[in-house]
Amino acid sequence: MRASRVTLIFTIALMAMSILAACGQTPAAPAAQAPAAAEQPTAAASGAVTKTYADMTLCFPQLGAESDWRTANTASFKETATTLGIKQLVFSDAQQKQENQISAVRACIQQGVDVIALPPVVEDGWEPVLTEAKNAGIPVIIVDRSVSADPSLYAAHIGSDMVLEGERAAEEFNKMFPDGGAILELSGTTGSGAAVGRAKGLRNKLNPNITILDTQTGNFTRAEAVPVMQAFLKKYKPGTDFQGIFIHNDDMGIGVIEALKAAGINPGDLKIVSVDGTRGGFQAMVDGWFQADVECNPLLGPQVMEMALKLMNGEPVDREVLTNETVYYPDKAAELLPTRQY
Ligand code: GYE
Repeated sequence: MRASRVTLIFTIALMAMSILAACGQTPAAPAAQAPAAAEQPTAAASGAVTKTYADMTLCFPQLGAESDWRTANTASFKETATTLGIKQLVFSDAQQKQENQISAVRACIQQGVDVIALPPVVEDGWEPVLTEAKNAGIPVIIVDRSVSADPSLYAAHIGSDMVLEGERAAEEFNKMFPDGGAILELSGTTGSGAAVGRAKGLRNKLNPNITILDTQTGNFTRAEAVPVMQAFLKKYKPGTDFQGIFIHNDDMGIGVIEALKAAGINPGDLKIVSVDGTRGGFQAMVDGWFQADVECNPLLGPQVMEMALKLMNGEPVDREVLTNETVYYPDKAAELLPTRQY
């Protein structure tokens, strides 16, 4: 074969490969992909030894296992740790108790981990332990929910814009109730960044002719949402006293559906908006129970570990990294359900 033909065939093959690679990308994936092994930093020319994933001991004191979102979040960290080949992921489950999370952070400081990725169960009360981590020279990335502590006490925050999620939910009710109405709110864990932000966002954007009749916490769990909805139904008549429900996550949404059905109420007669976009939420849209599901992406492992490596190497990082999200509707739910990763 002549040299020019070989070059031509090679060029065509390369083009075909890049087209295939482009097609294979998932456009919706909001989490930044961690660099491939070949892109990992090597010893810098300056002589300073650059750390790699193989050097990384990352502490991840998970807040609990309260929801499908949380299960997917934990899986994302564990899978990413394995894929990148980090030295150790120090994982624990605080069972939604701040004191357990604080103890887990303290144990990690004691162990001398490289970085702590902390998903705080509630916003307040982190100053002492964040100060201890800072004094020990261990950078902390606040993951998922926010903290009220001074930003000088941690390196960065990676997570969703919870206020925006609440605002998105409000816009759905504004569209569904142009002539006004009343809604109930089932909120997440009291004092958590996710519940505080979603409640605030709802109030920011809800039209003045839509009232929030009552708000109670279901602690982000399916089990705790059931009695809350039962108590609501004792006090308020669906259709008459309220026409819609804003629910801070899909797990509680499923609990609400259960409670409504058990009381002989067709959930589809009400307008229900939930948050997360889990498979359970998509199924509820397919079944006609949810009218919209505001996405909250739990797949944060790659972004967090990429940032952790930068921190280990003293590289600058963005202090606030927000996940890019959307709203899902029943019309596309059946089509998208099989593609959902969580
Ligand atoms: O929406 C909920 C989980 O903090 C964003 O926590 C997270 C929330 C999520 O229990 O399902």
